[in-house]
Amino acid sequence: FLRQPATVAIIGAPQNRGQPYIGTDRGPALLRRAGVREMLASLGWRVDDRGDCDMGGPVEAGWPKNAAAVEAGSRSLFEAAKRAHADGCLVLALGGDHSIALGSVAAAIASRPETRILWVDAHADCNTPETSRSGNMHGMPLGYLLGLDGSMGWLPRLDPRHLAFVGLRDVDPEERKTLRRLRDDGAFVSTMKEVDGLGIGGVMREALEALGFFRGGHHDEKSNKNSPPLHLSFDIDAIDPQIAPATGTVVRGGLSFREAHYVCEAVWETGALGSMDIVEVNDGLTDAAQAQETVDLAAALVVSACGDVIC
Ligand code: 4U7
Ligand code: MN
Ligand code: MN
Ligand code: MN
Repeated sequence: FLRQPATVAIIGAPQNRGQPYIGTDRGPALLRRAGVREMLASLGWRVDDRGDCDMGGPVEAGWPKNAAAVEAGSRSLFEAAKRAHADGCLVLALGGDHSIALGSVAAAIASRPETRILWVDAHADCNTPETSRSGNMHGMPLGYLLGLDGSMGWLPRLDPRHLAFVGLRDVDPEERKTLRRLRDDGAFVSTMKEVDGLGIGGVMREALEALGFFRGGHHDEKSNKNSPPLHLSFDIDAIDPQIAPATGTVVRGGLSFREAHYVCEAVWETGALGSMDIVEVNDGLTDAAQAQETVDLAAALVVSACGDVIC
């Protein structure tokens, strides 16, 4: 995997203002404590932990909720992640709720406009302040990035042809319309039904092909040189709540332990991973053992995507 940069930059994004619960802000600390840095180092990565971004900002009423805090936090992650991309690092954002993707995905696209986005989530996160019923911005990052809402002029525009969904199973009525439009415009949209029908291997092959990759190589068959980078945005609620219970919006019928790992292993096999988010871990909503299980799984998935191959 010649194209893999040798340094992974870790950026904490302890955001909790994109959803109603305290606890997602502890994600970066929990993931560090679970040993993400040590595990990456043992795979041969140089680990450059750049600390946490400032997610500060008061809780606000208004619509969407906490708009100022979410936008300010995302912009500070945007700047930090752009610097890490410019330094040639693989950029790992530790959430935090999923609103942080406004910063991390924007930085990936701003740095390398051909970046492909793999969105692994129970939810489609393409609401806008107009379509959202909750007002929670963790349900809106793709809505903003796709330009479905006019505000946040600093965001670069995500081309729907560069976007693939895996794991969907809880999609609002308005989002269903949006997804059909996005699919017409070239996005790859799959749900848990496709995981059932094709198996995760089939879904990942289709998703990566739709993004212009194929397993174990790219556009240019003989080398990894000419493919666009891949950004993996992994919401832990994509996984079944029996396995990953410590998150704020649980939905039954999710990815199994192995399916989730397979997603990350297939991402690594592209040789194109440029950046990744791991988001929505919240240790405040379950007992301690369930929280630790979820944190450890989240850490293991990061390491999987970064090349933890057995042989
Ligand atoms: B997450 C929801 F209404 N769609 O908009 C909304 F069901 O980042 C959930 O994927 C959003 O966890 C979930 O509030 C956001 C709801
Ligand atoms: Mn999400
Ligand atoms: Mn293009
Ligand atoms: Mn989700």
